[in-house]
Amino acid sequence: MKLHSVVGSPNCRRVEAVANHLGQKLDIEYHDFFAGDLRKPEYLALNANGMVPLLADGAFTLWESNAITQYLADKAGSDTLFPRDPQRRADVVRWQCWELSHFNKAFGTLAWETVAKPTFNLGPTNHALVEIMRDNLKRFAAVLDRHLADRDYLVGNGITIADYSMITPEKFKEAIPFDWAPFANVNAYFERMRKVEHWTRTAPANPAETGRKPKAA
Ligand SMILES: N[C@@H](CCC(=O)N[C@@H](CS)C(=O)NCC(=O)O)C(=O)O
Repeated sequence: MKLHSVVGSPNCRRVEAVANHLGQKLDIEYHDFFAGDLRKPEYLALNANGMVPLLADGAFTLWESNAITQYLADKAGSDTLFPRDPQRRADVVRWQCWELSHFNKAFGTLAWETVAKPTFNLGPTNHALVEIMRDNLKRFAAVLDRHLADRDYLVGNGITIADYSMITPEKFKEAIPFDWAPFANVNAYFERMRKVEHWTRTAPANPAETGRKPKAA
């Protein structure tokens, strides 16, 4: 299976971490975000959104990172990362939907506006949006904090694909303008998850190559 990816992309890292956890070998093709590779007609023919990650399994192509994690876990027949039991499975999907729509929408937007844009010269920070997303993150971090009060992982007693989804923007956690202090359970959860080897292995070998085609690829 081939994964179209960009070095350091949080959404690609979540897919790569799941593949690592499953012991699946993905053939990764890196694209240069800054050179406009994702807007080239040949890439848009694969994903009209012009985004990564994109999985190609033979003629079957799939975009949306959470869908890809579900597909990889099902292909591997994993009953732990993506349980078969209907209620546990729905619980995993619920947290993946929630992180995408709420928690990481706020967290990811703060990271984009206040870290990525100034770092990579990608235009002015939208301060009004930062304020809205800061309020949203406060609201949803409280929900996650309550959920994690008596558990180490989102669903059941072990890691599921939902955990890799939740911690996707962890690299930016301390860099965004947000007070995490009131959310001790969220902080402990991120500390636990960010040390998981399947995740740490997805960090760029050379951070200077973030967004660019790596020399070794
Ligand atoms: N909901 C999508 C989001 C994908 C996404 O935002 N990918 C970023 C990289 S992390 C991207 O390709 N951005 C290029 C762009 O927005 O033009 C997913 O989870 O796969």
